[in-house]
Amino acid sequence: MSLTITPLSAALGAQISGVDISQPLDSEQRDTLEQALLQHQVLFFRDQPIDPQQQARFAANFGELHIHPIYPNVPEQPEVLILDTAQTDVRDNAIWHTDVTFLPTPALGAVLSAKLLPAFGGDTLWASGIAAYEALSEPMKQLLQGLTATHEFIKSFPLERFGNTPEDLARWEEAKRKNPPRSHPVIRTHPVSGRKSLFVNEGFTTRINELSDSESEVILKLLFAHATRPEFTLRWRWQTNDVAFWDNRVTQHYAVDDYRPQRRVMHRATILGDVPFFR
Ligand SMILES: O=C(O)CCC(=O)C(=O)O
Ligand SMILES: [Fe+2]
Repeated sequence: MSLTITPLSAALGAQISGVDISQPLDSEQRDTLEQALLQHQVLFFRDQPIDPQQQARFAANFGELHIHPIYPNVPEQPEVLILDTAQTDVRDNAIWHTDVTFLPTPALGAVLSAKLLPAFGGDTLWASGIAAYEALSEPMKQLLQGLTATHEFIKSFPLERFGNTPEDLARWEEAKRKNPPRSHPVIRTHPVSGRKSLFVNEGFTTRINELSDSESEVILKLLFAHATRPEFTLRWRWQTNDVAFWDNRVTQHYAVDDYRPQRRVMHRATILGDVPFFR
């Protein structure tokens, strides 16, 4: 079986075939996938029925795994979180976001497995921050590269949606206390490829620190719209047992909320990242 990589769009995305990710990878497969991720930013695999243990093992090829502060997880494999519309309000994913940028070290990437899908809808889109950065004018790049922005947990996880029971409220309050606002560079240099990427997202970014309130508001609005232009995105139509693996350092994504009340169940393993920097 030889591993093949088929690019899916100009900005990002490739489909991978010829590898069974339920099995341990050899070092050549691992390195090929890592290189493909660096180049294509999001990889898709079809027909990969993986259990939570296999999913965690696959993800752990690329770094240590993160346990999410809010989402429920698979009890015997807590590194795998469950996005089940019958269990959790997942509407906060229907906004363009990069995962967990409220952490000092936002995720390197994530591996998402489609378990149960609605008859229609429930696609996910990804956008390339590299393509977005590269399309900015030189003066705009110059302005942004010296700036930092604040990212806040509560922007996507507001109390109204997560404080329904005393237990939920306690969990939310603890998560909020442990995740105060964080600053990250507005332009991020990829720690491995060295490519530059726009690193603000509508899900969590609240403020460009060095600008005035009104400047920050207008520039962020512009950047959120720019980052998600169709030219920089790809839309994935899921089939059961598809797996997506994205580089969370240079992408954003959006889970389309167009299928309720049908049920949709996804499993995600999240890989810990490093401190974002600009160089
Ligand atoms: O459900 C999806 O398709 C993606 C949800 C999401 O934002 C995530 O898993 O990080
Ligand atoms: Fe997400």
